[in-house]
Amino acid sequence: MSADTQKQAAGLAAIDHIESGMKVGLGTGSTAAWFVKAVADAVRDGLKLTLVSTSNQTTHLAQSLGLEIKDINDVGKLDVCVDGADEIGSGLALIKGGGGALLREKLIWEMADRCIVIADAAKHVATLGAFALPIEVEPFAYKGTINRICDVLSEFDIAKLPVLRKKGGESFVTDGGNLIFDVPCGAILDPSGLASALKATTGVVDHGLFLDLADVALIGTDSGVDILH
Ligand code: ABF
Repeated sequence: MSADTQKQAAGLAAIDHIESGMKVGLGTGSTAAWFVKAVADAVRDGLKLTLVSTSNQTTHLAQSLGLEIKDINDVGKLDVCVDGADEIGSGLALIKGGGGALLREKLIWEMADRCIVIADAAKHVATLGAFALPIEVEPFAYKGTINRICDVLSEFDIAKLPVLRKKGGESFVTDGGNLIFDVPCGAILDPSGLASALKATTGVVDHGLFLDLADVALIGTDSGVDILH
């Protein structure tokens, strides 16, 4: 079974956790896109939902499928958010942000009573860090911020340098106007310590470590969808 088929299975499985009347956060990425398509089908069949989005990309997809996206500030608390991930480690610790939407994703996740991660089997790993950790950085004076990030990384024995994310030869800019730097950390042995230290670094807006946020993971495999708590 291909990774995309596994992603589709996970996205479709997530619709079973959605009930009419819910306020739902729509994630970002190719796996989340399968969920958005499943939501569009369910709404067409009569499901009543209030929807908010984690990115312009998802908003455009949802609207193209006839879904109405509300402003999170008009909706407030959410019943559930369904979103992808780049890595799913033990305790449902995640690396997210490969799609460049980590800040708005994390803001939406913080508003949701229940967060459901959907992914293909390859995303499930023993230790986080094979996927480069995205760090969202304020553009102003970013070189100073990178120096401070490098000091933090060295405290965690991570010698790799942050790499400015590019798109089409230009610096990638997030929906919120920030830069993304990716750090090929290798095994992250203290995700919680690293997350706290990065978040406390002046100029760092946020990072891709999502810890103690996911409630359940639906992982598409060649033999069905595994449910991890
Ligand atoms: C998004 O899902 C991002 O946080 C993460 O990078 C992405 C995973 O992408 P895909 O589902 O396309 O593998 O939420």
